Amino acid sequence: MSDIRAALRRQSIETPSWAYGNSGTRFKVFAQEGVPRDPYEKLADAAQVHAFTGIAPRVSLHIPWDRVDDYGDLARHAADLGVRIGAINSNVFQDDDYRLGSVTNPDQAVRRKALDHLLECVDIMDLTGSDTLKLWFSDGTNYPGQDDIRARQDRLAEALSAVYDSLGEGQRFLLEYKFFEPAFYVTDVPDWGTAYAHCLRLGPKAQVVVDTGHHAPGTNIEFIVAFLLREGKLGGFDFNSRFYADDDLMVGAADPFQLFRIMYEVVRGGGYGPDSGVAFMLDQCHNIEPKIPGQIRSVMNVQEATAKALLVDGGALAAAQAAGDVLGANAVLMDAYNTDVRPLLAEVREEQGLDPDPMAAYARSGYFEKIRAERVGGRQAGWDA
Ligand code: PSV
Ligand code: MN
Repeated sequence: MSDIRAALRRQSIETPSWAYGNSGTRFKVFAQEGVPRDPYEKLADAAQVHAFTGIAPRVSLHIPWDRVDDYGDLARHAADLGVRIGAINSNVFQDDDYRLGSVTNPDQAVRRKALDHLLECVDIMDLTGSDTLKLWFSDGTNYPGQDDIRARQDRLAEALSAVYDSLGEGQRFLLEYKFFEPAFYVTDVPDWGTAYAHCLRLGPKAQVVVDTGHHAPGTNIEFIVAFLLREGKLGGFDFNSRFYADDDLMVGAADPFQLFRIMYEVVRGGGYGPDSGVAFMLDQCHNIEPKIPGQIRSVMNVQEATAKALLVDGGALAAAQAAGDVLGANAVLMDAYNTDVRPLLAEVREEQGLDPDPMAAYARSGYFEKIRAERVGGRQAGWDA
């Protein structure tokens, strides 16, 4: 049990800067009070999530949403707040030029523009000390015949190779797949197999990121996790939930059992721990609920699933599996899943000098009242800023 406690104390979950800004659906973006006006304020909010959970020290940035004049200054600001810059997320999906795609666009000039943005993101990694570039492409086509599927793969490979070559020592990129949306006929990186094949060709600095919302209903995500880990190609997660499509709701909300099964495969495959190279990132938006508590709750959901995964009795499971004891093996897993780990996690937090109840502690802290009063005027951050 002391091993499990130590492992839980070492967990690191990265929160996304965009979770703190306004968001919504394609129907409506709802403004909330106290929302950050710039990346500096987003980092201040993220630092609150870390202060109350003790396990969220990294913050992902999204460029251009988090563009600033001086990235070194932004990184210093993060350090002053007790957090640091995590993954740099590129954005080649919000410009009119990308109507027919970014790096797979038939127009060479648009491809060049998209690649320049990706290279700019690598420069921002250098300036902020970030070790991870996250690449997601909205590229695809809507109609059969619209463009050549094979040529688009060639263009994708060419861009990925150029980005790969620009990575420095200790830097990597994570390629994100998504089965549909915004393209509805062909998506150029629709699944883990496509992402894996491109990464495999490039080398060790290219890995796959699994966004838990990016699969068809019924997909066995833990199998994908087990496979990629086994091949050394699992770079990390974009955690969120998926009720119907890619809704970016809170991780563990739709299916905490699936989250447990994923975390079990992570632990089983050696993907848990500071040296594993597997980044636990949240990719969420809080459209109707308050944002900082939404992130705290999400971090706790991942932490609870992790604690349950760590509780699986590996010896008993292996013995049952070797004996062909189907029900026994299943029972070992379910015993861990059905354990209430909240008291254990409360104790772990107290050992770390934290309040055992992060949600209540944040609510009592007065932080929200402070930002609500202070952040008046200016332009609230959102998907476009
Ligand atoms: C795409 O749906 C995605 O999951 C990518 O990670 C983007 O960068 C992110 O959403 C933007 O919220
Ligand atoms: Mn994502």
